[in-house]
Amino acid sequence: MKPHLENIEQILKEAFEVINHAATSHELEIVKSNYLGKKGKLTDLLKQLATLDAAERPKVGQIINQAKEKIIQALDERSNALTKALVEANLNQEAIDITLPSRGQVLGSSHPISKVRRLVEEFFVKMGFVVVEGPEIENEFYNFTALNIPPHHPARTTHDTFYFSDNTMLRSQTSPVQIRAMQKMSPPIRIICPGKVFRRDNDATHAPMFHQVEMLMVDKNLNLANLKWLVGEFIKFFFKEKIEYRFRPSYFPFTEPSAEVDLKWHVGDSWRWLELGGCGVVHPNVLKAVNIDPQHYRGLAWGFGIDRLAMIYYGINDIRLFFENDLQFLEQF
Ligand code: 2NL
Repeated sequence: MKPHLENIEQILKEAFEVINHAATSHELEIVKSNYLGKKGKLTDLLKQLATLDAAERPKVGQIINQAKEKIIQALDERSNALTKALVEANLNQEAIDITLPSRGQVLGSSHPISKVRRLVEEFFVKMGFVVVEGPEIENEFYNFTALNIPPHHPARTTHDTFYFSDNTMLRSQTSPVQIRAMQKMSPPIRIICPGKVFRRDNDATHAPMFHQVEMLMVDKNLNLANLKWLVGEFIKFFFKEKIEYRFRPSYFPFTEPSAEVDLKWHVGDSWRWLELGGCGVVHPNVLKAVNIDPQHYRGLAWGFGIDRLAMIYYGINDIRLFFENDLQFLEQF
C-alpha cells in the first residue's frame, strides 16, 4: 500500500483524538508507541516511501515528518497537562485546613518532689536562709572525714555507699555541701542544701537515689531550743495545721547532742508517731575541720528526706512510685 496524503490526515486526526483522551502518562506511552514506535502507524508509512516514485518521495517524506512532529508536540502538551493536573490534585489533597479546631495541648505539671522541695525552700528563704547546692560526686573528706565519721564506720563501706574508687563516691547525704559552704563563708551562716543523695538501699521505703534537704546555721549563742522552735515553725508552715511533734534522743557522729524529730500523724482514724528526720548541735570536731572555732561559735543542723516528707504529705506508701514516671500517678498532683 502506498502512503496517501488522505491517510496521513486521517492518522493525525485519530492520533490527536486518542492523545487528548489519554488519562495517564502510561496511556500516553502506549499511544506514542502505536504511532511512532518500531511498528507504529507513521513508521509504517515512512517504510513505504520506498514504493513511491523518486520524484514524490521528498514531498511525501516531508509531510510524514511534519505529522510526526505534530504528534510529538501533542504528546508533550498532553503529558504536561496531565502532570499539572496530578500536582494540583496532590496539593488539594495535602492542603491543611487551618480553620479546623486544634486538638489542644496536654500540659505537664511539676513532680510532687519538686513541689515539696519548693515549699521547703519557701519557708527557709522567708526565715533568711540561703539555698546552696554542691556536687553529687564527692570525696572522702567532704562526705565522711569532715563530718566526724570515723574511718571504720559502717556508712563508709561499699555495702552502704556507691564508690567510683577509694576516694571518689556518690554523696550519701547533702552535708558535704554544708562543709564546702562553711569553708567559703564565715559566721553567721544560715543555709539549706537540697539535692539528690545516693545509698545502696532499695525497697518500698528506700530508693538508691532520694532527695534530702539539710539545714545549717552557725552563730554565737545558738542552742537546742532555737532548733526545736525552728522545726516547729517549719511543721506548722508545711502542713498548714498545728501538728504535735517531739524530739527523741538519738546519735549521729556529726551532732552532739542529737535528736530524731517525730510527727504525730493521722493514719486512717488513728494516729502514729512518724519519723521526719534527724537534727542536733553540730559536733565541735566538724567545726574544727572547717576552721571555725567551737569555743566561739555553735552550729545547729537538721536533715530530712524530701521524698519522705512528700510521702507523709500525700499519703503515699511506696517511695518507688516517685521515680517510675507513671503519668497516671504523676497527674494526680
Ligand atoms: C537524717 C539525719 C542529719 C545533719 C543531718 C549535719 C551537717 C553538718 C554538720 C552536722 Cl555539715 N550535721 N547534718 C545533722 C543531723 C541529722 O540528718 O536522718 N537525715 C535524713
